[in-house]
Amino acid sequence: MTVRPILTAPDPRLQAVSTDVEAVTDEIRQLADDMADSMYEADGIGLAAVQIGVAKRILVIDLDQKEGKKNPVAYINPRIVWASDEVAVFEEGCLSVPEIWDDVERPARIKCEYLDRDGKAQLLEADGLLATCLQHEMDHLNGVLFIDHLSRLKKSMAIRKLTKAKKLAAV
Ligand code: K1U
Ligand code: ZN
Repeated sequence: MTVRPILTAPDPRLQAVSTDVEAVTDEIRQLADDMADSMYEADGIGLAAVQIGVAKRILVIDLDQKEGKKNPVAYINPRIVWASDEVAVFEEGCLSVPEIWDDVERPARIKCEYLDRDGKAQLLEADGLLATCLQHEMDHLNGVLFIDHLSRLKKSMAIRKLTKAKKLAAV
C-alpha cells in the first residue's frame, strides 16, 4: 500500500493539462493502485493522477465503499463522447480543495470512452453521482477545479481561504 500526498490549491501543478497514457503497463496499474490507496486514506470517492502530481490521464473512482469493501475502478484516457442537454446540480467537494463544498451544474448524463486496467476499450453511460464524479475528475485532467465553475466572487473567496489555511499550516 502506497499513500501519496495529495496536492491542494492553490498549487500550479493542479493546473497542468495531463497527457494521454501511451500503453497500459504494470507501471500504470501500480500508479492506479497508489491513487486508490491515496483516495481511501483521504476518505474520497474519486481521484485524478494529477492530484498526486502525476499529469497523466488516469482517474480512479469508487462509489460503493461500504463496510470496508473496496471496488476502485480505473479510467485511463477517459473521453466524454456524449453529454445530455439535461443538467443536474450536485454539491461537490474536492480533496485538493479542502473544506469547501458548493453546488455545481453539469450535464446529467454522459457517455464516456476509456481504457480499463487491462488496456481494453470500454464505453460507459453514467448518470447521478457517477456522471458528476467522472466530469469532476475529467476536469482535473484539463487543469480545472470545481471552484472554477463558481462565480468570480465565490472562487476568489475560496482561494483566499485556501491560501490562508496553507500559510497557517506552514507556521
Ligand atoms: O478530490 C476529488 O476529486 C475527489 C472528490 C470527488 C467528488 C466528490 C463530490 C462530488 C464530485 C466529486 C471527493 O472525493 S471529495 C470527498 C468526498 O466526496 C467525501 C468525503 C467524505 C465523506 C463523503 C464524501
Ligand atoms: Zn477534485
